[in-house]
Amino acid sequence: MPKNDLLIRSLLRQPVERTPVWMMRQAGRYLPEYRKVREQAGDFLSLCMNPELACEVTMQPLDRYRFDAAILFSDILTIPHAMGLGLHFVEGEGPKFHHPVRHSEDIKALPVPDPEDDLGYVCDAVRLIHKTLDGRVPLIGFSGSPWTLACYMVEGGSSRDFRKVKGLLYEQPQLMHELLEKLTNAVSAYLNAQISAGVEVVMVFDTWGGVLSAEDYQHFSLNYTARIAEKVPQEIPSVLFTKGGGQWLEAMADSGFDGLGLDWTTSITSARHRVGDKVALQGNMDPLTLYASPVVIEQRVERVLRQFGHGSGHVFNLGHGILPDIDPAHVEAMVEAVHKISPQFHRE
Ligand code: 1CP
Repeated sequence: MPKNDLLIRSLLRQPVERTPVWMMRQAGRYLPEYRKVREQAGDFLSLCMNPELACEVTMQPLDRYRFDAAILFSDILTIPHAMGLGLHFVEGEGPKFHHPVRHSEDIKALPVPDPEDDLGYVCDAVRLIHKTLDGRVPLIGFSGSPWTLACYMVEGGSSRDFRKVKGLLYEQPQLMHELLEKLTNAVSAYLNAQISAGVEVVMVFDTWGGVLSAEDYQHFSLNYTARIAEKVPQEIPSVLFTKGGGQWLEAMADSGFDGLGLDWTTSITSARHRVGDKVALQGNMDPLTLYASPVVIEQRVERVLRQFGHGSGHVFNLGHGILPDIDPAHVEAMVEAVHKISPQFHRE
């Protein structure tokens, strides 16, 4: 158990002295020291594949700020890469695949990667980070959800309207289920390998769950993420983040995860009423708040803490990842505000 176990206790809704805080994309381009290491690595993928450098950038935000968690430096697209899709990054355009999957033959031919063989660089990075952290704070491992991974794999990269992946879903639902089935097995094996290597919390990013209709979200996303939650060992807290998923909180709260990530469009007050004692909540300050002055940031932190209210079960975070041109001093203002203001919400 890490010395600072605020994150773990909050996710299990046990009493804490103050609200833990970490930030999605906390290791990333807004930090000058990250940009330096990325340059040294050559490109983003080489950085992910080098355990020493991945460990170095994971630690960078912890050396600057009083965060209560580390998150493995990697990417959700390592699984499709290990399945042979050929991930690469085009400057200014984001991730791309050389071999997107669109047809029955592509999907049937996809292998389910063996994490220690095909994603050994991630397991090695986890082992090194775990050792380097030496129990300072918990280490979060993660994966994309099957649906979100399928979006990138079918589209061949980022998408504005998801026409190819939705085309597959509507025209050939059985084939879509076949792809999601394979991805569910791949994600489960991958998260469990990260756990064996030393991560203490796992998070599933369903970044594109919110683009589905309500019924399709249940069938094509939540049914699969729920199976992943089921295979996470009981003692490892798990979090599901569905961007744009605020309208499905009740269903998500019943899906077997210990915590739900909230984006900034859902009121955390009403979210807490709706999920009751079933799950903890993580979020949900608008990432764009960090463009405001430190004084305004502190007021907004106070507002999120007050909106959650008294008691345990809250992990402070942004509602999505930090943007690359945020002033690092503004992150400090956010973190320090959580340390300063949150204890009052945990006194008897
Ligand atoms: O240096 C660079 O230019 C690369 C930018 C970058 C970074 C820093 C990418 C490319 N990925 C990452 C790291 C990353 N990605 C982490 C590291 C840990 C941390 O949070 O500090 C994590 C957890 C992710 C997860 C991830 N990758 C998600 C899910 C979370 C989210 O942001 O919604 C998604 C959708 C991706 C795909 C991806 N990888 C990179 C980019 C720019 C994207 C998004 C592309 C798009 O908008 O569609």
